Amino acid sequence: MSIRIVGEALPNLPWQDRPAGCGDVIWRNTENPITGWNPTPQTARVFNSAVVPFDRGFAGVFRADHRDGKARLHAGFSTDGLQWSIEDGEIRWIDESGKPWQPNYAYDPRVVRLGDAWYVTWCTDFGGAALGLGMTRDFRTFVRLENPMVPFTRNGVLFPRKVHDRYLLLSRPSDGGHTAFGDIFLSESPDLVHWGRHRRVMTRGGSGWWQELKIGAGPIPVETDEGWLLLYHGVTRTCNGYVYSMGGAVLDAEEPSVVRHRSRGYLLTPETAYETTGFVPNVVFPCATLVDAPTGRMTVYYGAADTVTGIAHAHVGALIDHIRNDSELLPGDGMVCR
Ligand code: BMA
Repeated sequence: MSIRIVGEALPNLPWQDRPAGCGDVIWRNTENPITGWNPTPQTARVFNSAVVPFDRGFAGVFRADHRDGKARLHAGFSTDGLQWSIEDGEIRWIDESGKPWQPNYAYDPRVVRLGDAWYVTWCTDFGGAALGLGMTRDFRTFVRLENPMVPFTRNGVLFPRKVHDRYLLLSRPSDGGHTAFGDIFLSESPDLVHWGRHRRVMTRGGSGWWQELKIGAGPIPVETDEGWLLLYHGVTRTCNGYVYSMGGAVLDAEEPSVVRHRSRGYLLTPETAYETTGFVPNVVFPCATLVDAPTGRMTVYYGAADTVTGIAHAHVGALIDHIRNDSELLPGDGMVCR
């Protein structure tokens, strides 16, 4: 079935065709991982990061854990989306009056273009883990805006346009630690300051186990004429700790709090050495996609084992077909929950 993707052409997105003999709907790039240990003098690990088309290449906001173990955000630039020049110093924010402002810690950024600016959401310290929000026009000057949510919330993901004249933000209420629960919610705002009309979008669970503990939104949703493609992480608990995999869902085009389809099985799970071994073993954590709308080619950026960054490729239409054909709706999916 032919699916139309809403968006711009991006002929230079980093891409590899599906390897011969591979039957997977999403496949890893053979150059993975694209970042390594100690990528800059101050930083130990760069992962769970967000990239966008910028200038004639790409820019990104990267989660960089420093050699003191604390997570901070760094800007980075690339001409091909594979080789990244990541700044050694963390992003220096100013507030809306132009005064310097720095978060205590900052991790798991997402970046979305809205109009002529890019907006960054991340997990910030606000008397506990909460969502931070900021904007930039050039990836040099970053302006911190009002925190959209009170603690404890993580995995804030903005939609790439207003729907019914409202900005939309996905989030995942959490606790102050390594949260052992969590569903995805949607909030709307007329101005990116006041948020409300909260809706429950998706719950953890299902007949399988890979997403039984918690789920959280991943990259910015991709708009198609079939609805919004949402990649997300699903977590299960084993005797050796949590395992993070990637799943996919299609949200209703007009009413994005309504799940139309969601993958029964995971789309990507830790299998390669750089996903199963590292600072936190067994983590695949998608945070960004690049999409060439006319061809439907999509490249997913994901953190691997809280240590390095990997990319994987898929065709949006084939991925949505796969999710639709292997879909399992849970109680509450397919309806407005408030
Ligand atoms: C989550 C976040 C992510 C991390 C994941 C696995 O709670 O801290 O940044 O990738 O745990 O450690």
